[in-house]
Amino acid sequence: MCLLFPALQALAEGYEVYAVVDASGGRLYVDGILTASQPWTGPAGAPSTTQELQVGHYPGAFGGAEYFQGAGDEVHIYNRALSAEEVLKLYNAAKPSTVENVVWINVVNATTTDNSLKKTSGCDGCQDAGAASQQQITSGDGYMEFAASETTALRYAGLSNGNTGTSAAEIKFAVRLQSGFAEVRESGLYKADTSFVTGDVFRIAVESGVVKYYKNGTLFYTSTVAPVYPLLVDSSILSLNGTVTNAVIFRSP
Ligand SMILES: [Ca+2]
Repeated sequence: MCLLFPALQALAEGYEVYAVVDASGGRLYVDGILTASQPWTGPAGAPSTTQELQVGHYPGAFGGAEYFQGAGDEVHIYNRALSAEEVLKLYNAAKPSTVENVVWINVVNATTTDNSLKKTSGCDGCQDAGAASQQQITSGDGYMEFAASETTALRYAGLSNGNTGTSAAEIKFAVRLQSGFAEVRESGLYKADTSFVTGDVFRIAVESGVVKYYKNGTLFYTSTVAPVYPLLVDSSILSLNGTVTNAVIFRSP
């Protein structure tokens, strides 16, 4: 297992790690995803052994000096090799119901800084920039939230089902921001509006199967369109330098 250490060592704080060993070798799962694997060198190790079980320490080579540099807690031991599906199930069951930073993927004509997104290329005024969240709300309640930095730029952000491109109309439940006005746009259709200033926080939530729009915690529109799971965060930025700032996603367990 020592060769899986580098993958483990590279992690920051707050991960669920599963190490599985069976006749095919060792596998390391991080947050339910297979992150590294290593076959046996030569024949597989014996299925049972009287050797001490070491956690975070490889006692074999290098004078027994190979230790995991970090901290771990909530250690569990299983007396059989878990399947990938079982690991994912355990991770999902143990997953804390906390707010997570959006991990932006499929980034087009934009750059990300942590969980913020900014249009940095493409055509000013065109629907040619955006990104979606890696995370999805697969069932139940959840929300996405982001802050409005600038007041002028034209951009959309919200919850959607799938991410086929960077158009605004493909976003099923969006807030459209421009010139101090925030409009609710569902698949591009205008539904309602409110004003906004720099720093206002918008939340698009699914609550008991109903999509609701909040500004700074105050409800300003309740949708009549039923959401389809899985939901993800989607965005479309038209103005150059337009932003979607500090996007987060919450998924109830
Ligand atoms: Ca999209």
